Amino acid sequence: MTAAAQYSEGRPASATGPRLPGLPAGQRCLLMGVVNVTPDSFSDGGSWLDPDKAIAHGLELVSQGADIVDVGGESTRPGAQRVPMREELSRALPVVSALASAGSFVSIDTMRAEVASRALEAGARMVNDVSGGLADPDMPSVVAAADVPYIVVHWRGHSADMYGPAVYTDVVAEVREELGQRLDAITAAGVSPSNVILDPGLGFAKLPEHNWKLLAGLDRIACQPGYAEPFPVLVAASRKGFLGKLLAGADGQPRPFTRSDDATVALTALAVAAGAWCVRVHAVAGNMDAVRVAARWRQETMAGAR
Ligand code: PMM
Repeated sequence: MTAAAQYSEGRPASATGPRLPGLPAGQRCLLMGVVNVTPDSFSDGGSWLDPDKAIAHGLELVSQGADIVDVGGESTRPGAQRVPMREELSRALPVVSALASAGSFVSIDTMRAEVASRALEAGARMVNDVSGGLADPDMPSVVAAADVPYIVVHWRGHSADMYGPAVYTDVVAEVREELGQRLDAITAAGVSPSNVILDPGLGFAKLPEHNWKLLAGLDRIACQPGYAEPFPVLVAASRKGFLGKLLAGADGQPRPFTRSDDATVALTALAVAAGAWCVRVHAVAGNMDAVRVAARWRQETMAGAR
C-alpha cells in the first residue's frame, strides 16, 4: 500500500509525527489555540496586545481544551509590513514565558530564528514558521539544535504582496513539491524528519479556490516522495477570508470573520475526518467539540475497516 493510500484510508494521521510529552498525540487530532500578541492580526489584532490579557487568554484557551497555545508577535495578515525584531520579541516573550511556566505546551509563531531561539529558551516547545524556513536561513539550524517539532508552512513571500505569487497550474502538486524542497533544505540543515509537521499555508499566496483544492488534497500534501510514512499535517483555516467569501450574503459582501467561527468548526470536523494531525483555531471550545466528535466517528470507521 502506498503512503498516500494509507493516509486516505483512515490511518490515524497522529500515528505519525513527533511525540509531544503530555499531549494526546496518537489518540486524536490535536488542537492549537491562537494568541496573536499583535495590534493588526486579521481577526484578533489588538485584542491580546497587552501581555496580561494575552496570558489570561492563553490560559483560558487551555482551560477550554487547547493542547497547544501558539503565541505570535508579528502579524502575517495580507498587506502586513514586517515589525522590527525587538518589537516582536517584546510582544511574544513575556507571554511565552508565563504560559510555559503555567505548564502549557507553547508553540512560537515566528519567521525569525532569533525569536524562535529566545522563545525556546523561555519555555516554548515547538516552532511554527509560516515561511517554512525561507524568511530566515538560520531557522532550520536553530530548530535542529533544539530538536523540537517544526511546523513547515508553504509560503511564497512576505505578506506585503500576499496574492501576487498566487499563480498555480496545479496548486496541490506545486505546494507538495515546494514543501518537498523545503524538507530537503531543512533536513540538510539537521532537522529530523520525525520533527516535521507540514502545513499547506491556507491563504498564504493562495486564492480561495487554491485553499479549497488544498483542503481536498491533504493526503497528497502529507505524502512526500522519498519518505515511506506520511507527514503529519496541520490545518489553519480559522476565520480566514476564504470562509467569509464562501458565506457571502445575497449582496455579495463576505461574511465578517466575527461570524465565521461556526464555519471554522465545520471545517475542523472535516479536517479531522481527512486525517489532520492538528487544527489551529482562535475559538477553542466549539472546535474542540468538533475534534472529539470527528475523532470518535473516525475511530469507529477505522475499527469497521479492520
Ligand atoms: N496562519 C496565520 C498565522 N500563523 N501558522 C500556521 N502554521 N499556518 C497558518 O496558516 C497560519 C499560521 C495567520 O492567521 P491569523 O492571523 O488569523 O492567526
